[in-house]
Amino acid sequence: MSFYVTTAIHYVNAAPHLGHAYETIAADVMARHMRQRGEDVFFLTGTDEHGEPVALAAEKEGVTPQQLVDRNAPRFVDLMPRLNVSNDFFIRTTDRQHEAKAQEVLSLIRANGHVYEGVYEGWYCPRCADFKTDAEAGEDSTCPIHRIALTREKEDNYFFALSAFQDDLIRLYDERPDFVMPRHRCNEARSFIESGLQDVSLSRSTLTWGVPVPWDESHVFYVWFEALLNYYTALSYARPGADLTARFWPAQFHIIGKDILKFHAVFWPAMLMAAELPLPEHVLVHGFLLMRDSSGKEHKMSKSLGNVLDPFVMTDEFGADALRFYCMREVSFGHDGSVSAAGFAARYETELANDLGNLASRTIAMVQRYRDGTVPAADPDPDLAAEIDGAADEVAQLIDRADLSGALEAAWQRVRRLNRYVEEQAPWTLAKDDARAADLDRVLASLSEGLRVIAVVLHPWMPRSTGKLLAALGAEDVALEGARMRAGRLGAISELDQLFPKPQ
Ligand code: ME8
Repeated sequence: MSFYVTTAIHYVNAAPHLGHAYETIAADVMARHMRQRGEDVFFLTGTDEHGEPVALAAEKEGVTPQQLVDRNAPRFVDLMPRLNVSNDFFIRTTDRQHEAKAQEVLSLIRANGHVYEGVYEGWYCPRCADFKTDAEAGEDSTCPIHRIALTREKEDNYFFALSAFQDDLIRLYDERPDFVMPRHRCNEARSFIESGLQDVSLSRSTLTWGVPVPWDESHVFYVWFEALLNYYTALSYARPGADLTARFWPAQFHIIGKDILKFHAVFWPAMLMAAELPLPEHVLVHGFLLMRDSSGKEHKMSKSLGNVLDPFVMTDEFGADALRFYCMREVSFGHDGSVSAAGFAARYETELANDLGNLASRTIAMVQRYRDGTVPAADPDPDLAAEIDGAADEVAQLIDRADLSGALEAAWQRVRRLNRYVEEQAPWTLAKDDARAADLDRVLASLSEGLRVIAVVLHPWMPRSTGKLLAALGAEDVALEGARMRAGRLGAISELDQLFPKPQ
């Protein structure tokens, strides 16, 4: 079966921060896990390069928007290998093919009768690139997200007749209660729809940095409409000479942050309905990474507030796997959560170096010392096997429900179980008694096989370290169906460098 997962495309008006990395890591965990299940996976990420946020940043820096995006987009492109992210394509919305395809779909929406000409008068936040209703603007006319003064706009626009889709959207939410996940975000989107939809601007006539409206070149498309289409347009040109649309559309998961829920849970399905295209299966909404200030108050990590952790610095010091693990472990997926450099270092030591790293190095060292580097072909302990063997199905079910941190916890319970097993069985005591050689065989086989199974299950979160561990165990296959303990699968093992060494 095909499985298509996307991240939001990131504005390139500044360097990427951990919040961007977070979303990309989440999508990569899903993509890698689905590949382990043998699915035909396509994973898309990229950059959002048009619109006011980018135009304003360029103006501030005294460069053209094109110069700004060409300078900044590579930082996002470079982040992917640094995070060891396995995206199948990286879209830039200044790609000519994206622009042409977006124009085609938006023209189709017009041809289907959902676009009209009008005048927009109201509030606008240039940072959100979003029009605000009077209720959102509040009495002091500020952006509720950026806390900056909203501008009053009056301009000729083409409008998308969003309000006409109100009943269809309600029907969608009735029929597919998991269209938006988790549930509390679904409720939020639904009440936004129920509160009454207004038509929205589809084009801007006061901006020039955007994709031209083909039927009226004095306008460019409002950036959100063109940007949302990236999920669809990318498939048409990601592989030169092939169109992947029929193979992968509709997407299974669009992974986004809670601040852009309205666009994905309301505008996007309405646009697709207007274009008569199939809707994605799920919009999966994550929370914000927060940082505490010196008084202990939590704030969203954001480039405008300047309270950001730099994923490049963090991966330099601790490696990509550690950062991937930390992000997925520290914050319950779907909720906000605080992160910090100190919290990262603490988890690195207690969970990665101690729980997993020591388990791996001890197990390999004992097989080398007591059995000359060959895992005995003994049957694994049945009680232990029952617990470890449950991991693959449990993790798969949790991932299907988009509970990425719950899935990691399910895997981690098995890491802790194996550590307890070492203490309970005390192989170093068994090794002193020749009469207990068969027991020692069983314990070493159980530990080695258990470690192999856990490495396979944990692979999507920590591809590099689990890959190293599996190579040392002489069993590199990461297919999830092999994540069951069996006798005699392992043989000779080899040296393993410390998986999580003390940072430099
Ligand atoms: O919104 N914690 O781009 P963007 C978690 N271009 N996630 C965070 C975060 C944080 N502190 N800060 C940002 C845009 N994000 C549009 C999207 S999609 C067609 C267009 C997430 O660069 C944010 O929630 O402002 C969003 O999902 C993504 O990073 C890109 O944010």
